[in-house]
Amino acid sequence: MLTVYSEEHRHQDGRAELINGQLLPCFEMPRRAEMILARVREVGLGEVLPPDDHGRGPIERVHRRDFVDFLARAWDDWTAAGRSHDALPLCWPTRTLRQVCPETIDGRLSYYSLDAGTPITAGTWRAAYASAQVALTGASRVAGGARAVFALCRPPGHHAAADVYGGYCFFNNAAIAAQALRDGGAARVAILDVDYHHGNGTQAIFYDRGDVLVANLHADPRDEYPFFLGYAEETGIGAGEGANLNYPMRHGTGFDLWAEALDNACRKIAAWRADALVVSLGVDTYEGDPISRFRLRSPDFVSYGRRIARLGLPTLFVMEGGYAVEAIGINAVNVLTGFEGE
Ligand code: SP5
Ligand code: ZN
Repeated sequence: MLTVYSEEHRHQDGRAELINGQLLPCFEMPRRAEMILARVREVGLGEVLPPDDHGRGPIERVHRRDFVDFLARAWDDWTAAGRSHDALPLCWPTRTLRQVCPETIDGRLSYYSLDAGTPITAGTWRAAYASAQVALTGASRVAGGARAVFALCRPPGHHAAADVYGGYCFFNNAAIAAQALRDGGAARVAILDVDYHHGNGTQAIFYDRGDVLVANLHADPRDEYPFFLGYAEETGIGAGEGANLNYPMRHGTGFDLWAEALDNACRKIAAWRADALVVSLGVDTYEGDPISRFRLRSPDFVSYGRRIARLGLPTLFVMEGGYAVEAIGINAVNVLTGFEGE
């Protein structure tokens, strides 16, 4: 299996995120991608190629132009305001407040963000842009006939919506890739999100569309971040009615229950007759993950890779979360070797 990888991800290296009431060192760190790449090489998964530059066009098929402009300029605006440390938002336009974009950078950070866990740094734009290009290059290979490609994206993407960043995500790499597959001729694209957290951004982007099926396996929003989306009753709207599937599961969920949900999602994807599949591959379902509460073990990742392969679809794997850094390479690549072994 071909892997697409860019060293540009290293430019996203935030110092601290707000978590559990504290500013702690960022869980989403450059070493994550380096460990995955090392494992790809160790098992001899296949060739590793850098991304091509597809420009801003395909990013703006998914994200609002004002949002892309905001990200492109955020660091310069922040330093122009006299700061040299990472940028974090402070206050959000929640119930009772108006959704009007402020002029000042502090207000704009809040307007466009979802949380204070996602620092904008000097290199955020470079890293996020390259991550989207990694996904686009993978999509283009799949459109060109590859059976499967691994887009080793970092930073991740599935919490980012059309004009929202957060959850360590800036551009929604999987959504951008799915849209590129659509624009490249695939009539129906399915997105299977197996990250521990609900892919709120991906759901929101495709919620009213019948041409992209989104299936999400995740921690129940009653218990877990991002808290405000991901219930089973969210099934899509308008032309998208029936094309959004949520499988929320409680803290402590192990592979037996999780694999049942995956099997159910795969049956639905097969019945829907997708032309191509994008997998949002987060491995924070691992028992050793420091911020998550599912109980998958490393061999379970091989097993579910096999189940995904049985769909028989052209498949793009897009890297999302996973914070047990010492095991992240083993777990992510186990999915890919499971897929290839089937
Ligand atoms: C891509 C991705 O996986 N993003 C995840 C962002 C999660 N950020 C907030 C996590 C809050 C977790 N609270 C956990 C308590 C653990 N002791
Ligand atoms: Zn996650």
